[in-house]
Amino acid sequence: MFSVKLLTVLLVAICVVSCVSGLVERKEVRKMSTKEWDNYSNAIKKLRATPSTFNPNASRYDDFVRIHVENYDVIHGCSPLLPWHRWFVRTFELALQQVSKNSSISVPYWDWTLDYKGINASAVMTSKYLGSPTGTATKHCIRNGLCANWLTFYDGIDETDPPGQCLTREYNPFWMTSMPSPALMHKMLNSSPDYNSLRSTIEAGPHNNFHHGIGGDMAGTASPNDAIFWSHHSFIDKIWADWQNINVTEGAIYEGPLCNTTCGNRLGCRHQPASVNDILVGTPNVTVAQVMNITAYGYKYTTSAGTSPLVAALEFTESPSQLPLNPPMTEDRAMGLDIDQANAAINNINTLISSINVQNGF
Ligand SMILES: [Cu+2]
Repeated sequence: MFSVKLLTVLLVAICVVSCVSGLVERKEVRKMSTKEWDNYSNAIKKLRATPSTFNPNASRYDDFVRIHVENYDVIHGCSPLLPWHRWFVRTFELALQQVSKNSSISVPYWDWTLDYKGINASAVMTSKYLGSPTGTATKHCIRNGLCANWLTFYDGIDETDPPGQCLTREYNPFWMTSMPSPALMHKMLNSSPDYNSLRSTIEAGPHNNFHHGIGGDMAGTASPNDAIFWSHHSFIDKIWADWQNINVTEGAIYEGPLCNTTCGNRLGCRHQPASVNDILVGTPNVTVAQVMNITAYGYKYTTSAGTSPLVAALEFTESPSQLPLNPPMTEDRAMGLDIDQANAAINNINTLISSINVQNGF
């Protein structure tokens, strides 16, 4: 834990330099210019070629995977999910800026509502962007695009693979086609009256569906091994930021349950209400309050038509086919979520899907 804290001290120090020089703009992957995408992917490659501060055989990219693995149990299934991953993606973004000496680098988001009929058919999953697997083996190594032939260093919590395995995806058609349409995302945002209902709806629904739909590394605790992770969580973060913007009063509130793995100076102890004064686990002293406002945190999201769930929903033309209901929650797919809470969130999403289908005459 010490080493991870030291890393974050270094990274927070970077923020002092770059956070005052203007807001970084995060765009939808497909809306980036070729140069912007190249800058981003080259910075990631550089981070993967930079030695870890702590393990001579690992890279600084791997350090991020390790932070996620180590803290997994207390950052999923409870309130810290959104602020912790906001800090995590922002810290990664600053590390990319540092290694590339380019303060305009930003982590693009993947608006998968535009690909709700099947995320693997998206242009984002081609050689132009995040790459795709080949072959018919159970585990598919990625052979083109940004993640081509990546080898992983850290494996998940309960897994024992040694370093040097190929990064894998194992597409799951069931979950890949359980992503929200723009209209459903619009309804999910508008039917979440407070932080905790937003967090549990997003987490139990699209957040988990996406991780399991991509499968392979993305389905485990070492999910940041796959660069898809960053654009997935950039979009999850945008959803929270959009919701905060619409709900000015509630958007400034952070509440709900904490996870129950560890107590002490880490976030822990379920039933203890979360507070904006909580220190984000794995960081030396970053509080939830410090990440509540993305502008104050140094970045913003583009809202161009077709990339924002809100704008897209306003322009939404009727769904050409009936939206499928989300299948029942399972322990495995709950990814640390309290199963009753997860089921409640899925029921809520299914009610929203039904109302959209009725609106469309299905
Ligand atoms: Cu995570």
